[in-house]
Amino acid sequence: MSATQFASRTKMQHSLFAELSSMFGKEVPLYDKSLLVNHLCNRAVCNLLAALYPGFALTDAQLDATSGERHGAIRIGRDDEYRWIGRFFAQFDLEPHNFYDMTSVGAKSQPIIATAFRSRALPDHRVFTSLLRTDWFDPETRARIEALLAPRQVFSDRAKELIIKGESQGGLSEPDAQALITEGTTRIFKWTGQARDHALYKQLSDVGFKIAADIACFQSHHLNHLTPNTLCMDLYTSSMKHAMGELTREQFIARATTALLRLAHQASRDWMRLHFKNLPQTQLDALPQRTPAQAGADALAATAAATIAQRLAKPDLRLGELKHSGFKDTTEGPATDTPVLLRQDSYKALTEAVTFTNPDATTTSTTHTARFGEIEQRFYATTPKGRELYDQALAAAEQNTAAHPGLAQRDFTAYEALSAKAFAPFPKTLTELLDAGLVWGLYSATPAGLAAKGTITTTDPRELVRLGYARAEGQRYEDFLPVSAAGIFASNLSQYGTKSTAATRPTYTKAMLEAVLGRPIIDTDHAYAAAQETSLKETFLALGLALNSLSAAQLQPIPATAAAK
Ligand code: OOG
Ligand code: NI
Repeated sequence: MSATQFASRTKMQHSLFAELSSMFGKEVPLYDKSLLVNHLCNRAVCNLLAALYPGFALTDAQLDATSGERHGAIRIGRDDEYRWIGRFFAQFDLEPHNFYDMTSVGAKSQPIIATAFRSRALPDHRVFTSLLRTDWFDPETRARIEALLAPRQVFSDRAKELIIKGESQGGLSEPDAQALITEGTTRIFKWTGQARDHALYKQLSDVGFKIAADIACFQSHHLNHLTPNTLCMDLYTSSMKHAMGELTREQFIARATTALLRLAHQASRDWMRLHFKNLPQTQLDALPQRTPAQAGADALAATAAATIAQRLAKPDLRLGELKHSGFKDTTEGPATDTPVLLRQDSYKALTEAVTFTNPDATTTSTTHTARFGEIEQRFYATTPKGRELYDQALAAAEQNTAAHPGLAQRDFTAYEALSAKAFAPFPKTLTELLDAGLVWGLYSATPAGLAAKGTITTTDPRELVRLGYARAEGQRYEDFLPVSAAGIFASNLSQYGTKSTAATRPTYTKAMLEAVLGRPIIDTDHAYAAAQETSLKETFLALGLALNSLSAAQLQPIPATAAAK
């Protein structure tokens, strides 16, 4: 079979995630409904953008493509299973990015090391993939966990055969690709509601080792969550809270109107490029632009909020009537006006029925709480300097929250003002963020720059952009944040962290996870920096500027360490 006859890995990836999404929607009805709510919100955003950018229009198919992005999370028990998952994902062009050491995140530490599988260029989908470290526990606990994990077969022989075939041929035929996807949706990532050894599950949970119980007692690498992307986090969260009965209609209208109005002011061309990476950039650039006032944004926002409220009142979206555990009070990540890294929120983990089969062949019917409904919105990737500022701002925001318990529920406007204050040290526009060296950019020569070749005197990239000779785009953050991830483990296990009971608390390295995978893990701090550097060099070449005039200061130091912070 020749390479041209193989299924495209990118198409395989899209099919895999589309099928996982429909699998998860059947398993978790609230997830399916949340997609509908997200679609409503994104549609309202697009309508508003059409008023700001006359001529901007997304068909439903384009909106679905924009909204098709997902990240999943799975938790794995054995090293050999982890290696198989790595090989499985490789068939879909999903490669390991960053080492996340969840054993060193303070009080929220878990016996987990992880990487995230995604494509290198323009990733659309990712899976945060955790590996349990059993040497975190005392020898007796460790032996019981390992004994329970030892016999399970998450990968069928057929799945292994297909992976080996893909590796040796350098690709898979369409039918084989589909068969591998089906292995994923019917077995590897499927929730079965079946578990093993209730006594061990209970014992592990009771002594605070819930993460081990969550992984070892189940039969598959079931999705813990599958996260779509939203165009407006605050609109989505207020819509979900209203639909779930946590906000009155009046409260919803007020919040949704504010969210849409803010968006009207934030939706610069750079914002458009960031949020519609799948649309041709030239198409976005060619659109005329109106101010929010010219577009009548006030009235549009209020009308859109009322329209969403009307839709949410229909019986199929009365989510309060579905079984659920509520929506989180506040959104993780930066304040709503600060476009860096990512913002995440979620409805809380659902309590789901599970039947345990015990070693003596009896069964125990009970419940398990783990799967929840995350949503995210992605912004610009920070440089090490930007990341440091982010960490400081986040710490300040957390101090505020601790100093005013319950503020978000009592007075959301006051809560948001405090959050904005904590992030005030951050500039709010891409140009300012780039100029301050806080986010990574991508530079290119413009037609005006090419025409001026030979007469350009400045070698300062910022000046080149200001003069119209070069263009700068921001790089989107495509990875995860260990502190947010630790928060997710803590909240859906209802347990802050897991203390080690080993004689000496083990430490873990990226090299250890690379050995498990049998391949190197890509370091993305390095990749963002390298992409900026390459783009600057190409721009300089195109503009006829000497490469050695590109100073070290302009290039920003490429981080030397491979460890993801
Ligand atoms: C993984 C949590 C990480 C995120 O968005 O940070 C994650 C897990 O709970 O298994 O998905
Ligand atoms: Ni997540």
